[in-house]
Amino acid sequence: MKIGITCYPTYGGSGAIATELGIELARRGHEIHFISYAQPFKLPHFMERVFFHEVEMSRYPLFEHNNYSLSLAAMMHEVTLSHGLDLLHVHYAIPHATSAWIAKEMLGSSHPLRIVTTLHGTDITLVGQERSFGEITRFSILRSDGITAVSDYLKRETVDAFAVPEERIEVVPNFVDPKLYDRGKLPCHKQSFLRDGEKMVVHVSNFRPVKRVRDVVKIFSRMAKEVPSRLVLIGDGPDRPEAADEAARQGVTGRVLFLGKQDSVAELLACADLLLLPSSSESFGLVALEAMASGVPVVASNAGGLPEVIEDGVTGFLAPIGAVEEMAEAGASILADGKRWRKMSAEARRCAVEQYGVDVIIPQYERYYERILGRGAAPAHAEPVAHAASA
Ligand code: GMT
Repeated sequence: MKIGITCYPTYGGSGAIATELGIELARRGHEIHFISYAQPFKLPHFMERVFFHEVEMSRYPLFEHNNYSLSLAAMMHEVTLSHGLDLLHVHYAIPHATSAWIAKEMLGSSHPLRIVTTLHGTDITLVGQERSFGEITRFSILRSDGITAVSDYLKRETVDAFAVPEERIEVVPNFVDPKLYDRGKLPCHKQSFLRDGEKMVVHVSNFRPVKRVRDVVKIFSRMAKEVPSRLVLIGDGPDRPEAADEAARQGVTGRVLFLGKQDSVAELLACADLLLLPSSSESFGLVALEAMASGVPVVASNAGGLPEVIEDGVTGFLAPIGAVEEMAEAGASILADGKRWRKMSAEARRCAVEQYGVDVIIPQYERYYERILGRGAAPAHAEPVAHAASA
């Protein structure tokens, strides 16, 4: 198949998944065209059957605000025609699904392009529910030929918030490459962060309010009283100062290390002992899966799709949002008991490989594409869009 992929190319789970999907599909013989404003950060410089098309933005002085959605639609149209794309797979509904619909309208019946939109989380739970974006989000989702969501939770949210018929949404979970996240094969950097005998507790995120980074530090400070450990914070975002402030309040500044944004977290996760993810909302929690593949148990909130990824008591521990004492107690008890930690670590790796490994999930996408293209069972085409109120 010839597949166009559009995503946010900078840091973030949706861009990471979209890029890794393209790479895996290319390895399986498909021709992949990434269409975005910058080269996706996970894309290697050259790979057979992988192309990158940079969306150029018009700089005309009248356009005080740039017209990215239109420039993207124009590029999608151009690449579809010049490379004969069968399908455009867009990640994150806004504005990508809207641009794809415009490109398809421009092509008309001359080129039967199919559009698949993958919903990732905040496109449904936050951005799409802003008053001004609600209708256009719903319209763009419904005009897609295929719709996938990364968890059952996100599917339910989309059905409830946007009245999308549930039979139109296919759940295809996020995935991980077990060869990339493998603590047995990667070098260990523990000695750069820790003193002998200390445990490495990590948190990886975009430091947005939804990640509750104050809770991360609170959980850690309580755990550190029980188990000698350090907290390694990876990523950056608006709440980074909150994390630093909380570390000072809790008196653990000397035990907290800020590494900032990292292109690849695989080597860091490979030497971690525990991941903390106490988010207030998480459609999936890709970093939890990456940690599990690296044999790292996860202590998380039971928000959103996290309980679908983390099996409570088996691959990690789940507690209600904000339950820092409970999470700290569970985290400390896992770290203090070597036998239990090893069992959880092995279970986490097994679950990541068997349920979410690339060889399990990528074929699900391939089969779904075939269906949407009408080459497999039951093609699902875009339906006319009724107004939300009447749906
Ligand atoms: O807001 C974020 O956390 C970023 C966002 C993204 O676009 O990368 O993450 C969402 O998509 C990821 C990939 O599917 C999921 O693993 C994250 O759980 C999801 N974030 C939220 O739902 C808050």
